[in-house]
Amino acid sequence: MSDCIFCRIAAGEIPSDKVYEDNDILAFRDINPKAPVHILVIPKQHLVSLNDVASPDEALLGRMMVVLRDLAADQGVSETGYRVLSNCGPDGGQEVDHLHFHLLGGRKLGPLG
Ligand code: DGP
Repeated sequence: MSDCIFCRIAAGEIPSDKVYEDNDILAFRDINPKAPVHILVIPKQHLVSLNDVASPDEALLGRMMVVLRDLAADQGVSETGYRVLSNCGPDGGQEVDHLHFHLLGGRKLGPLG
């Protein structure tokens, strides 16, 4: 989608601090990090949120989980611990309407609010 900021990042139209990329998935550092490690993992195809995920996307979602696990290892937080979350919709606090998983780590994270 041409007006989606994460589609534009995936297309290389907006610069980002990329930490992983393959044909289907991109990972880059959050512009407003909430922890020493704060990475966003997105599908390159435009899916709005988890609400938009359908059966054909199951392999992609599974692959994203493996990328998140591997990024946690690359960033050195596998043993200290980390958090993976996806905000969905207004009550979930979703600001960007393109599916993304946050990978947070590098400090003690508080309880979820
Ligand atoms: P969420 O509330 O789950 O939709 O979080 C969206 C996140 O996206 C938020 O932590 C800030 C981040 N973000 C928004 N715009 C940009 C951008 O242009 N570049 C990068 N790297 N991150 C962005």
